[in-house]
Amino acid sequence: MKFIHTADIQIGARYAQFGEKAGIPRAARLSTLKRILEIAREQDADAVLIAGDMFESNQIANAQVNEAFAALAARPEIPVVILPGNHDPLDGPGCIWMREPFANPPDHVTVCLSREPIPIADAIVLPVPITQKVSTKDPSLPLVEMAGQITRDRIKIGMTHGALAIDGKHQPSDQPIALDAATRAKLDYLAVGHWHKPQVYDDGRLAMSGTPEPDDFDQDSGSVALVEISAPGHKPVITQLDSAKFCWQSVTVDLLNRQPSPDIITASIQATATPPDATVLRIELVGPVSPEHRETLVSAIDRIAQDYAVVRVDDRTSTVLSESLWKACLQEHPLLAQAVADVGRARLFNTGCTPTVDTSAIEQLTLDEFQSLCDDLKIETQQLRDDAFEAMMALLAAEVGKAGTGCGAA
Ligand SMILES: [Mn+2]
Repeated sequence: MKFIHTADIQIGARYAQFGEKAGIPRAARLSTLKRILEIAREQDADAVLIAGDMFESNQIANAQVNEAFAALAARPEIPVVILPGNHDPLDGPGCIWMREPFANPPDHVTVCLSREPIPIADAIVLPVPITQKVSTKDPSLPLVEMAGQITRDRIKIGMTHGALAIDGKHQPSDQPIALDAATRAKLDYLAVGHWHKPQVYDDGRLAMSGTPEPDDFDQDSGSVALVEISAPGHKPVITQLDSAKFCWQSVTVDLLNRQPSPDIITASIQATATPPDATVLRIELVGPVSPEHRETLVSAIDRIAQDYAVVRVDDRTSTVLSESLWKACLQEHPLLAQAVADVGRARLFNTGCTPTVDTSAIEQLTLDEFQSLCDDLKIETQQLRDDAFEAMMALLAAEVGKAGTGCGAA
């Protein structure tokens, strides 16, 4: 028995975070289904087992359901077994599996609507379909009895869907599967889905195939498992084969102590090895940047973005304020000016340093007020050194930068 084990294709996922480019990663999940069928043919596999979450939900648009159905129908030479998972559970007449077109699949497509055994080549597939989104029960438990009814001369392959019961790594309601579930049921292999990174347990007999198409950055996914079992009791040979259309990569550009030249951005991005047109790229910008340099940065990123399939920019920079902008802020925001004046005054009381920003026009704390404020906050004034005030001002400026100043013409 030689088969492709996959899961979590999640056709219909929305990717709203990519705005007008969302259609690109969305369409990739359908093309990956076609790619999986192609891999099955190339490998001369006896079947493709989809261990849950073929669809993102039971509510996705009919057009996507029909397209996925058509992709399967177009390859009658490849038997496919589909298990309902927690995203697309078998939870009533409205679910994908009980509506057209999947309610009447072609002969080579089996949707697991019950726990009935499915013979494929020299194996028996034992499915436990998922009927609800959440449950604290281990869905692999029924496999013990199911496998007990199959004669010893057949290869026994279980199929179910849920988290792996690893302490601290799953929610109690995430249908946790015992790590020894395959040997407990005396299965040759247990194909599970749910987590997106491939992983193998139970002495090589329990495998999470991972999602065939990544849906998050740096996820370490994007493959299917090719599984070969030569005879009952023999150890499965598992090979992960690349199936993804896109690689999701993330780069961080730290602007601290650097002018944001296009070269810096390009160099940071070129550290990612995949071809741009096959890459969903996240550029994370951190560190301080002045308003004028931000423009250089934005146009550099816009230029680079043209080559990539999808680019998302996470701007976590803080704005460096010019002196004139800082002054304009103080004029326009009385509360900010008051805070700056108070910090300056406290600094003067404590260290004798004159504030760097002239706030003499603002009514300031008296020494008594300052002392009582410090008492309230349980601050020992003798412990305050000048660098504490420097830090306070820097923090204030950074917060203003983060919030966006809305001041002056900048
Ligand atoms: Mn799932």
